[in-house]
Amino acid sequence: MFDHQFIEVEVKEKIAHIRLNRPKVLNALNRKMIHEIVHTMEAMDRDDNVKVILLYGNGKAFAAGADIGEMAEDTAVNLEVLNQFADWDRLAQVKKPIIGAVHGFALGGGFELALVCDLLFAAEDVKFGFPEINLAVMPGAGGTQRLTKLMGKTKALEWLWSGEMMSAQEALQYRIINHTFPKEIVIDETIKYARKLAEMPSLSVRFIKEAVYKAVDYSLYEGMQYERKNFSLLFATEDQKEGMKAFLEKRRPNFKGQ
Ligand code: DAK
Repeated sequence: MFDHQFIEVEVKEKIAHIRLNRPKVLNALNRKMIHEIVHTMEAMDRDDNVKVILLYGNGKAFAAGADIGEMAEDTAVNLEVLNQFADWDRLAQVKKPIIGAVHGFALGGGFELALVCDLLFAAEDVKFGFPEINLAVMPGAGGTQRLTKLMGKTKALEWLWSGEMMSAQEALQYRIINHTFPKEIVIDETIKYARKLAEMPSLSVRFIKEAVYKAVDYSLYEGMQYERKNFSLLFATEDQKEGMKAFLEKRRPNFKGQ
């Protein structure tokens, strides 16, 4: 267990658990907390003992957004020139799989943090939303972009303009989350999935993640060129030799992540 002020971090069985830990304010994200999340994600990305990163919240919520008390004092100059949220963008550079287990509220910056996760397993009680409009601001950490890429501009505008909260069922329908579970078992189910993923050949896991995100941003042709290079590169790994040899020898492969 590593010491942080606003998050708890634990590595168990190749899985890093990052728990948001400001339960009294529904894990409202202040700057120090964002800094801790980003730096921990990067440290876990470098740590050979970690194969999968899990992100979830202690208490009643995943995260009810950026800390409004802290944000209320912001000025355009602080935000733009000092670029105090710049850390946030580095989350998208993490190579290992990030799986979010969300419950309660995932609002504003909390929803944006959930949208950075590669997969989302959700409790049936979860409520997602972008209430920024009620504060006379707007999402600033990728919300307008990632939501639109997932659900298309027409539906995204409707949600962003209303500031209303969507249910787990709606989030499932819009392909925002992968699965829903009763609240009591969502973390256990997420861990179960993470364990399986942690046993997969990690370079394949990583290259598939990279290629899928290229599909979001690149044209089909460019994306396929990128995919082809990653495919070829995997033939330089020991795991590829082992995977194919094990198949031919009719035994289970023993992957080393190399
Ligand atoms: N900030 C600060 N405190 C918060 C908070 C927040 N976002 N959300 C909840 N709390 C605090 C409440 O003030 C309350 O504190 P006490 O009164 O007990 O001291 C405590 O948490 C429990 O909340 P409630 O009593 O309100 O609990 P309820 O169950 O009645 O209501 C709620 C739950 C989630 C509906 C309500 O708390 C709520 O509406 N919260 C605010 C939600 C919100 O508007 N979030 C969006 C904030 S704007 C960026 C990065 C990020 C962002 C922007 C830019 N860059 C990288 C540029 C993000 C912006 C936002 O997220």
